[in-house]
Amino acid sequence: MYENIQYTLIDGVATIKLARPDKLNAFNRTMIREITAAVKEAARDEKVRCLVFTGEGRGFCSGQDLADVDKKMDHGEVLREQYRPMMKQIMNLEKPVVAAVNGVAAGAGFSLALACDFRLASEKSSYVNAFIHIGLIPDSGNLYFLQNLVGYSKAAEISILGEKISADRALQLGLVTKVIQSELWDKEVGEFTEYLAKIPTKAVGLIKRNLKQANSLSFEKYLEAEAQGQRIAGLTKDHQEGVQAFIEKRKPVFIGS
Ligand code: T3D
Repeated sequence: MYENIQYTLIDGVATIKLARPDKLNAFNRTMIREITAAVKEAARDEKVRCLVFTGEGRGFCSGQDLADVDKKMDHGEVLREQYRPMMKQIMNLEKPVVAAVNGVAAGAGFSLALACDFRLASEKSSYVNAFIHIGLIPDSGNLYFLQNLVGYSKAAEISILGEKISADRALQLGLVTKVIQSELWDKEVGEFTEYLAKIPTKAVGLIKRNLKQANSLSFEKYLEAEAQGQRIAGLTKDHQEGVQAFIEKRKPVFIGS
């Protein structure tokens, strides 16, 4: 169904694997369109309770395919028409999103990883805000996410110096959730994402919504947004199940609604 990505759904975990390995999974127009459509599908499909991005081969994603860049291009329009709809679709997804960063994440590929809720880093992965090396600025929400994660000073360092950051350094900086040894990669990514696909999905979505609102609302308005969120969470079957399981001293079985 897709040309430049593979989309699979197994036991509540949807995976989008970027599939242009010869170019370290660089974005082209088709891939961006396909990711946008696949995330939309994941949002609609109630069977999806966790979304994972990963890359085929030795790269995660090397950003824009530079062979497709021409001198007459209006880069602002490229962002508005292609990257922005993709990034908004990801940001608006009220389900847990994981970047399983198997290799290098550069340029907009780094932005894609930053947009996810969790970054699982293979010990072979690396991170480069490569834009500066071609005279561009970090895009696809990059500085928005990066500054939230590491603060102004480190975000400036990473973006202006454009140095390659190793997985261990990324962990020290707070850029990634955990670093995983190569031989344990499939097992640990599987366990992490299976866990996410079994927790109360609606509550996860509402936590994400409140976290984003906390950046822009006054405290008073935020407390109201929180009350609205808690009202919705309180009406879910998963809330009833959580309380019931506690009382019956058993493990809860959450269904995601
Ligand atoms: O209008 C707009 O476009 C606005 C949007 C901009 C969004 C952006 O993402 S701008 C930033 C674009 N990305 C980059 O500048 C990164 C370019 N790539 C690199 O700097 C390096 O390839 C890496 C640091 C990512 C990895 O280095 P390394 O040494 O591990 O691999 P390599 O040998 O450089 O690359 C392997 C192959 O992938 C190579 O092809 P070959 O020689 O084997 O045929 C290389 O050309 C290709 N490749 C890597 N990145 C890209 C790419 N081909 C096209 N576009 C790429 N981005």
